[in-house]
Amino acid sequence: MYDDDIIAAIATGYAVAAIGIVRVSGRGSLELLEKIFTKKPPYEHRKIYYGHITDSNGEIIDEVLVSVFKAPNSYTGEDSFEISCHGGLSVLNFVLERVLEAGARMAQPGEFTKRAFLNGKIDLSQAEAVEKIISSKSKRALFIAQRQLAGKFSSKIEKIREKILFLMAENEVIIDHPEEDISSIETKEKLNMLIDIKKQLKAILKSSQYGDVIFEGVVLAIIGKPNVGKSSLLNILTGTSRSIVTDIPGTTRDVVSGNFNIKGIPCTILDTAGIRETNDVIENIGVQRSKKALKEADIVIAMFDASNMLDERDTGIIDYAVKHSNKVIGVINKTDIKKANFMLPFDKIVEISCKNETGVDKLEDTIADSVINLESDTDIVSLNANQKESLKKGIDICDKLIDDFKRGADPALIGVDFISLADSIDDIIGKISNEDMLDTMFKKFCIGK
Ligand SMILES: Nc1nc2c(ncn2[C@@H]2O[C@H](COP(=O)(O)OP(=O)(O)OP(=O)(O)O)[C@@H](O)[C@H]2O)c(=O)[nH]1
Ligand SMILES: [Mg+2]
Repeated sequence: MYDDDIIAAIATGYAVAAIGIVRVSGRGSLELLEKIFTKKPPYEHRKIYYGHITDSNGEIIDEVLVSVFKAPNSYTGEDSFEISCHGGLSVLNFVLERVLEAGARMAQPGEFTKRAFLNGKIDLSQAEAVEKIISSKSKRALFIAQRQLAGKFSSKIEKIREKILFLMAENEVIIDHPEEDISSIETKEKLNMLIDIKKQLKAILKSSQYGDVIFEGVVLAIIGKPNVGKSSLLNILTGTSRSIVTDIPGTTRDVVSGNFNIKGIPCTILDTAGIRETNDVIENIGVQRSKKALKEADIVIAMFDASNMLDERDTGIIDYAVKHSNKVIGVINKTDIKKANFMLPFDKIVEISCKNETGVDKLEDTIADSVINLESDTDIVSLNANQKESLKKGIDICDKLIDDFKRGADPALIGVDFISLADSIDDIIGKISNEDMLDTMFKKFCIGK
């Protein structure tokens, strides 16, 4: 299926450390080891050997420990080994050079994991999880990726797939024996099974959107008329004094951004110029940028000042927020000098005082709730764009099949739709036929993984 030539790479980071690892995998790699290592075979699976890596003249390059993994029970599924060297960069490079000289070639980024995939050691969603484990920035993200690597998601998909295959087989019976009624279950029951499959696929798609939030984060934009306290809020949330705060309306002229973390969700917050009609050229550009930021944001925080009645500029902000975002959190600031009570047409409203820093915890909770409201993290998965596309396709075909069943369509036609449904499910965890797609996926990995 693929070239199983010997690949090698430094698997640890490019910094001086106590230990560094050179990783080698491929057919014949243990014979290669024999050539460069003072400890001669036999080499057993999952054993560690002490010895020296030597150059072609027998000169010692490093004193090392070599871990041996034999096909098919290694990470890649091939014979492979890892040399734990002293962690100096030149030592590692000399050992790698020696391995290359003895017949290996440099591995591409993610090539070890790609081989694990091609050898059926892991499926696509698990390969995706490996990359997520490496890049996860919070414990929450890490735990979700670990569960996905453990195959929890794959077995869920596998169960859905079994149901589809069952329905397919039932349909085949009808095609083969059109005159007899020998199907084991009623059409209504089949319809219910399909509806249930669709429901499950939709739930997975939704949970993958949560996955995106946890791994990629959310963008929040604060909008409001000048002087309501937008920059003050950015500073509190990010714990910085990044955005300039003054009592002069129109202080913020450009979009200022900051990063912080709520319950393991990475957030980027954009403080914008107060949106108002203005003749000031610079401020006007700022206002245009605010509007653009608002369109890019996942959540909009529309801010108002409790020390004054709402005016027409506030109503303008309300209209604008409602029109341009489906997730708006209304924030009423300056409650320490509250003079006015007003109603806002948003589902979520939080009262705060940036001055006294009250209500900010509640705002953080509200932000977290707006992006994630699953009962637990156990269902959250992280999928790539192709996998999400396959899920959407699966959902569409379910709709089509439900319709087919309802109007009693020709079983032959139903059979064709079932095949596409099974294919789209396979694409989520399994077989990608297209080599380019595979390469794109594994390029995200670092070299040596
Ligand atoms: N009393 C009180 N004053 C506040 C509060 N929050 C902000 N302020 C003050 O309100 C003024 C404006 O705050 P900013 O954070 O600069 O407001 P902004 O919305 O960014 O204003 P522009 O950038 O001009 O649009 C400053 O003088 C702040 O100190 C609050 O909760 N209570
Ligand atoms: Mg400001």
